[in-house]
Amino acid sequence: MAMFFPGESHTFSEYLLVPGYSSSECIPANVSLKTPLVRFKRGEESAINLNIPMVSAIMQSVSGPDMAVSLATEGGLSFIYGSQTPEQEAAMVKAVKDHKAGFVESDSTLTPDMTMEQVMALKERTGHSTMPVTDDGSSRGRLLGIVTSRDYRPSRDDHSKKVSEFMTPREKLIVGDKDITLKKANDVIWDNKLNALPVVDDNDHLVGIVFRKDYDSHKSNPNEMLDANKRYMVGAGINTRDYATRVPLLVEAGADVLCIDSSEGFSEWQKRTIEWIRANYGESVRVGAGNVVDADGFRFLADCGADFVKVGIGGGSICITRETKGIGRGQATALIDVCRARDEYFEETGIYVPVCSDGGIVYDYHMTLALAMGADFMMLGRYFARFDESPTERVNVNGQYMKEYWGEGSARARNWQRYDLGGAQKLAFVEGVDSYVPYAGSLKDGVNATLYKIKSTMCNCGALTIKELQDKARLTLVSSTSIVEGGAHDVVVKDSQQTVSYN
Ligand code: RVP
Repeated sequence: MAMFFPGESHTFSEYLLVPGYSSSECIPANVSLKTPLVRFKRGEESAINLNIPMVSAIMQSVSGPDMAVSLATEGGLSFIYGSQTPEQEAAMVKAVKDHKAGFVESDSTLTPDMTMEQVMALKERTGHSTMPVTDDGSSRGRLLGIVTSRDYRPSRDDHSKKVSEFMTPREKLIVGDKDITLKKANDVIWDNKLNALPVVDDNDHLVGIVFRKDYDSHKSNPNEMLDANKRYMVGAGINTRDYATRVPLLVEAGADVLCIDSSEGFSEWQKRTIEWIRANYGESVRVGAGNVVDADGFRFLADCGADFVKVGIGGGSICITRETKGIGRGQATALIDVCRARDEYFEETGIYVPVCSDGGIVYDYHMTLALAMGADFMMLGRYFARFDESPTERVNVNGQYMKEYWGEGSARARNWQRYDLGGAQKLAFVEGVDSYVPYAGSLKDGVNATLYKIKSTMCNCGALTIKELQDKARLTLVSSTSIVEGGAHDVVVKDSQQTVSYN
């Protein structure tokens, strides 16, 4: 006879937090969201802590280099997607590690024989008025000069004038060398009253530009996730098939942590993958595993040596695994069960294995619930896909801006390794869809708005840290009728299209 789990499995929307006592200390400014990313022993600290409990999903439509840099700037971490060749993935990891904060790659580069007309058109298109001039017009070409809006007067000058006639030539430019630190670059900018400092390599090829304003914004990101060499931290997805080729390339490129990306992680394939990493790299390469939805799955991966365990099957917004295969579990119940197992494991072994809640986060408050239920951090796909920094196109659908978002198990991504059970090397049937999500602007603004909500709810629960929230949170299941009570109800909500007359 099959085993039946007692009770139903529930999802986040079926729970609410019941506020606890909040002292006057409990204000959002006092809340810390620092959280462990990888396993640690009792009394020790995790080797990697996230400064905010968010990681971006291992998906083509979510985690590329731009997302990784932006999210690391805010204190989280991206996992670059693995559904590309090992070389391509390693190149993306390297792009993040090579990204020098504050050193901007020019998107408006000129050649000396371009006309003022073209300069004006480029400025109109990019909105940038500082334009380096290089021999081949590329952002990495040999630096020949710079053009700013002070160099030409559209109202008086002949628009066919060549860039070489009005640029500030190389010999008159103050430049930084490629090894200059951001702090030093900023000093040069201030000492010489510059707005921008071009940075060049030994062959006088442009490496980047430091703008005065960027240094200020750099200083205002205290949560940045930086490695010992002050480079942005980044994760990378791997699979249980080609790890012997992929892992060395990712490690070489500088990945700070890996994660086995699989829809179902309670498997011998994951054990073999972790064993291979331990045999070749010991503890120096950190690797998360998953996904699981119950205590047995967690214990298996923890015993295998996973650095963190990811929870969630079938709850992702683009995921149809439950409909297609009939496997999965309500995300809240799965998470509660796994977090209980994590705490028991810690009690027994003295080893704490962080838990990541993956998929199914729809509202910001779901994140607070996930943390209260025991998650150490959350993996988010749909949430991050909406921002400027996701790799997909912004499109206009029926008058509304949208971003594209597709599942790794969709026909578009064809990430068969994620769904691999050792059979033919192809995606036998789809487990995900191709979709649009409403465009939501910049990651920085979106994440900060979300974090503020999380922090203020934590204050309502009398918690200043995630650990305190987990210890103090009081949760209640809600009936379907009380979910209706939670929205606006029994009123006619005002809408801008209505015609109203006042008598
Ligand atoms: P969501 O944040 O709800 O969009 O879910 C993202 C998660 O969904 C991913 O981290 C992954 O676990 C899962 N996923 C990705 N692709 C698919 C699929 O095609 N079924 N599912």
